[in-house]
Amino acid sequence: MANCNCKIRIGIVLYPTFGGSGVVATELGKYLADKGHEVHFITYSQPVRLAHFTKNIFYHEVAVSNYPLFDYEPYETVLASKIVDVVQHEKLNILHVHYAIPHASAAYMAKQILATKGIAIPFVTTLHGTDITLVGRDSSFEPVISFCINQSDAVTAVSESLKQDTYRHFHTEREIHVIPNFIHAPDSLPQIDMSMRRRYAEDHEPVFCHISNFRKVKRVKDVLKVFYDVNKVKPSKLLLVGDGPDRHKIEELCREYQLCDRVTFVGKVRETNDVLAISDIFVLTSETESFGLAALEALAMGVPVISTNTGGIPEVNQHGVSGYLSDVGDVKDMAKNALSILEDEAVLQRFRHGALNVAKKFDIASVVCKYEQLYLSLIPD
Ligand code: GMT
Repeated sequence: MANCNCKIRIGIVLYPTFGGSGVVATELGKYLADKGHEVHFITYSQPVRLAHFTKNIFYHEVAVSNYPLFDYEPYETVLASKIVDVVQHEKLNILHVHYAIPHASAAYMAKQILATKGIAIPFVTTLHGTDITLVGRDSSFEPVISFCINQSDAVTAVSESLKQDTYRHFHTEREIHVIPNFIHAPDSLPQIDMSMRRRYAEDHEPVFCHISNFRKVKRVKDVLKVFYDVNKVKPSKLLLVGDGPDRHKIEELCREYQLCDRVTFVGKVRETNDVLAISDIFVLTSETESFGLAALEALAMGVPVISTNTGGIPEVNQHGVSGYLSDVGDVKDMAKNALSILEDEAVLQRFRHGALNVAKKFDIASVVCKYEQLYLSLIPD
């Protein structure tokens, strides 16, 4: 299937939760379906960004066993069985697994089982970040991940930085294609919904925003430290979107800084654009980040990003154009940078336009073409 305008039947294996890898996989599948391909999502519950009845989209739920013998549910085994079933009966042309653990090893096992039935199915593994930089590096996972990377028919990484991390930490010399994450970038800056904004802030108060899963790697306490320093100079509001293990520590720090009336914990929100639409600055303080999809989502809404300069973030956030980069933990520098953007309306507008222009480089249409080309190069005629 070297080059044609035909319909490809694609199986996408993903995590259905709020994490970036699941969001990317779902948005990719939706866009491919919109282009006329047939997309089969395979996972253990309805992906958060997937609506129910949509043309060309099918959802296959992996039923996890709760048999009392198992202290740990054998998810990888039931996933591999489900992949076999879907490939065979839906006559899939290709599998695309997002996040190596355990999706790549399940795909490998399914591929071997299907081969015994005379069915050849290529699979693409997309590495997203923590599967390589945190979890995957653990010696208890490393041999399986190295093996799966080597056995995948193609491997992609969401940034150049993640590609290099993979070569550094895993036993592989195989080609890794960098295909960045993507976004629907609007043509012009979105309108600010003032009535919504006034629910959270006075017109003269800048609104700061952070979105994450509040895990240790996000260093959300640093967001609060930046906000504390900014507030000494310019009273502002902070919207914290998401939830996770560090939430109680952040709440404690809020109380210590006496900032509770300035900070709103918005919780898990599906439509994060609604929050970004009333925000002036997005803050991402992560220790490591393979890409930083949340930052790209902010840029596309014309919200400048104050971030760390770690991992793949500098490939997304352009220093002095769409926001600023600082060393991990340098909260003073981040506060100074935020204040410089908020110095006057003209500077803020310049950064808003800079943010949108940078986001346009990651427009979904051109990025999805790269995945289509890759699929076509792997599917046998
Ligand atoms: O950031 C997380 O904890 C979630 C994680 C995931 O797997 O969903 O995100 C990773 O993949 C995203 C999508 O490719 C990237 O934008 C994030 O940068 C990456 N997270 C890390 O590298 C920490």
